[in-house]
Amino acid sequence: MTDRDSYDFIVVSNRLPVDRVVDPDGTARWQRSPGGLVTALEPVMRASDGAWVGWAGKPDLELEPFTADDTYLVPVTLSADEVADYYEGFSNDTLWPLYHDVIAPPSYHREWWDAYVRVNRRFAEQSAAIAAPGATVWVQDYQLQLVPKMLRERRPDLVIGFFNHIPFPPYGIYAQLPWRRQIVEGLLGADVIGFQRVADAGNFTRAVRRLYGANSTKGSEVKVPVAQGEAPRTAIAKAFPISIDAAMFEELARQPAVQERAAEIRRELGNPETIYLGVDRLDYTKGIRHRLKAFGELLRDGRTTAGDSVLVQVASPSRERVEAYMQLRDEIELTVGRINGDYATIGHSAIAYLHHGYPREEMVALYLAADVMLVTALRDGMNLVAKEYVACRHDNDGVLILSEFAGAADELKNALLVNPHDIEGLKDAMTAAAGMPQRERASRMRALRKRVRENDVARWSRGFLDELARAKDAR
Ligand code: GDG
Repeated sequence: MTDRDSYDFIVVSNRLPVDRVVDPDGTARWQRSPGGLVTALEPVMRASDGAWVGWAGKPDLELEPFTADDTYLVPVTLSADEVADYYEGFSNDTLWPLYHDVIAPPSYHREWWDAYVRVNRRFAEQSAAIAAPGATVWVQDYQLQLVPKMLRERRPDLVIGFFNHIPFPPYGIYAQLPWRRQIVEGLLGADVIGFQRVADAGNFTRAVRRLYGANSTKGSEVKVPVAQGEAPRTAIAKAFPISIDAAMFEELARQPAVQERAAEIRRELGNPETIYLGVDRLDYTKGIRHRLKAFGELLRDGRTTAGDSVLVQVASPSRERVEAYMQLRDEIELTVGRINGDYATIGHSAIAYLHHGYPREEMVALYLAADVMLVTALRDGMNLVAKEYVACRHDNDGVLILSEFAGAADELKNALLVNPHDIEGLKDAMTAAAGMPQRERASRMRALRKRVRENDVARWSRGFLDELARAKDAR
């Protein structure tokens, strides 16, 4: 693709879909980032000759637009102060905890809000500048909730979609936000506002009703409040549960090298009877502490031993400059140290704690090695790890323990569903999973796999874009 003036399809997200890597010889290049969104949109981008607007991930980096992997990329510059206030501050220390049931207390700072408005405006301006007449623009996630309205003000001809990857909270919690009205208005600039779960879409439409009155919504339709003299307009607020490229994960899991690595992992762990696995960004929403507590108590109560069982916890580094994340890391590492100190033997650790990111092949080998996958999030928009585990288990084996508070629980009913706050319940589920008869494991896994295969990420993006196309036709 060549640089052109305007594009018919534009994705806008906080981060561009590429990472800057520096080779050993010192040359810098762009590498596609491994995220699910990139995979999800790749076929759409290719088919539509699209562009992507986003931040390149480093402060104060002024870059001209460039083409990578056939996609035209438009970098948005953020100063170091804006990274601190808009990204680490308002996005990750105000909105993230507020939208995840205030598991950690959100911080409200007016200067963070000002930076959020300023940066959202910049994203809107840069998107408006490259959009062809009547183009479709798809804005992603909670960092950019003001962009739909700002974009529509500049370019009423555009068809605008927004997808929220994290939960939308009940109004009783949302109402804390000093800028609750501005955010809802920002979102209502879109023609289609997508959420992970039906409950999230419901929370959003209830927020609209609380702010604009009982008649402002009907089903998934929202009557958008407009200024006098402006044409009336409706927006659609609906659930579009995100998913993974299931076939790609299965293909990786069938590679002999990956299967050998899975066997090697089991040997390296000392051939335990049960490998429990957790894979999460090191985040307080993921319920890592609850999982450690449950496993520690199973060891304490003699319901298992180091040697019989091991918990492998991959905690990939995340948001390391935000205070709540530093504290969480300290707490988790203290707990892991205590449990290993109390129950490990020279030959067998109780917990293999890995504070690293790993290549995808290694993650898949871990999924194949794990007898029991632990997804114990206290609140999670969807949780792709649960779906990845299922997609990899072409042997129809392995047990998924899944929190009711993850969006994935709406679909993955054949998992062992748990309330992660109920530590006794979690311990019982962990014991039941380890002892589950092979026939039950296989029948549950078959049902889970069917679901994930049918509802893959291509279906997610198609569903959303079809809804947007309908909105365009209805104009
Ligand atoms: C947000 C929402 C929603 C993790 N460690 C490594 C690694 N990962 C990969 C996993 C998975 C992804 O990162 C994490 O996705 P999740 O869905 O589990 O969670 P969030 O990062 O919080 O994502 C969430 C999602 O957006 C999509 O809408 O589901 O609810 O919070 O793909 O495999 N990948 C590799 N190495 C690691 O060490 N390669």
